[in-house]
Amino acid sequence: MQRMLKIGIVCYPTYGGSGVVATELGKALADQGHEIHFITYSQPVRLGAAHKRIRYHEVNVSEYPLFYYPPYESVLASKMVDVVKYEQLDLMHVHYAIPHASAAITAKMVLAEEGIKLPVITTLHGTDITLLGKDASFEPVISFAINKSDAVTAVSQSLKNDTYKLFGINQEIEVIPNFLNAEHEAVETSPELRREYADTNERIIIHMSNFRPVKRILDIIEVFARVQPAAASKLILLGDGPERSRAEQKCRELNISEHVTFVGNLKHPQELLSIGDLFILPSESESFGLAALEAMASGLPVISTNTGGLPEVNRHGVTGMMSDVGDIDDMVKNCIYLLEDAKRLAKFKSQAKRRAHDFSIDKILPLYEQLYQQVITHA
Ligand code: GMT
Repeated sequence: MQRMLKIGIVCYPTYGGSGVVATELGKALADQGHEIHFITYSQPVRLGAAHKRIRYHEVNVSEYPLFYYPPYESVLASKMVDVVKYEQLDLMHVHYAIPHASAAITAKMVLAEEGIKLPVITTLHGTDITLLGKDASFEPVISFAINKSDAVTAVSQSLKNDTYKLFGINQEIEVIPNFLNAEHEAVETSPELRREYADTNERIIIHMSNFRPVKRILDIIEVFARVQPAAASKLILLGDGPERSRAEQKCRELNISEHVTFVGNLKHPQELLSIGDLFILPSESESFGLAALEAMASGLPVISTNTGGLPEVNRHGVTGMMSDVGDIDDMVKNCIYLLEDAKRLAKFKSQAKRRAHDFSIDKILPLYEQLYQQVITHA
């Protein structure tokens, strides 16, 4: 019989795929009987209601006039040492190479001095590798943290390949894709909600992200401005971030504001996703594209770029369509191709939903549990 473990999870608690994956993983592990300790600077967005086997340990960095940069990584490492010692954790699973994996390796070394073993599992999510990897100043610490982890996972084959390409890695990386929990499939389309956003003859196109430049939000606006006159539709933008103002400005310039709703961040986006017809994700780089997968689970075909791990999620001509980064013409063509033919759209919708089942939590959770068992056996 499998041994129940005490697991520390470290992640970015704000809006963003890695925090969502880490939180959903923790919740699912707790449901299996494991005891989960989240260690972060604020409560993870998707943590939700209390659970008997989930604890949350806040990392507080105190203000001190001497510090120009608050020493978050050191405080995080000290917190890990404390939680491991007093809660007797079996392992630490960190999401994101810096500063989480590097802090965990520091904690591991501190604990080793006291004869306590701390197996560290690092999950790479993307921007820690694909964006920060291009910045040489981070390279030595990222490579060190990955190489010193007891096990490393990447959320797609593409991210695994990029990691080997960009860093000096002598460590095996296992691909464990992202997943969906049951919540994503439970939501039925609400006709009343749909009517609030679009007329009955209109289609709804949705995008969801943290509006960072890498998401190329302005491409969405340009695509939509050309799709809208050809296929009556509305655009719903979920999320918030640095590019939002520019996107709002662009809508005004193109005179399409009346067709576009900027919703902002939502804790539970499923209800809105469920009223959509198409999801659009024109990212410059995307190690996996969890937002696309969440949309597919709600029955939305995906118009995306073919970058990074997106082809491992979205199947061209089956669950959606893919274009080269920045190829607005092609994305416009693909949107119209799907929106203009109701039968074709319905087929893509059901294929997208079916494909999302490949990433259900029941398929992915055992992969993490097996890895945990292996790591504690060999540590
Ligand atoms: O995409 C973001 O800006 C957020 C980022 C994060 O760290 O949360 O997402 C990354 O991790 C997600 C979960 O594994 C992936 O689904 C996203 O594709 C990945 N983002 C990028 O690679 C740009």
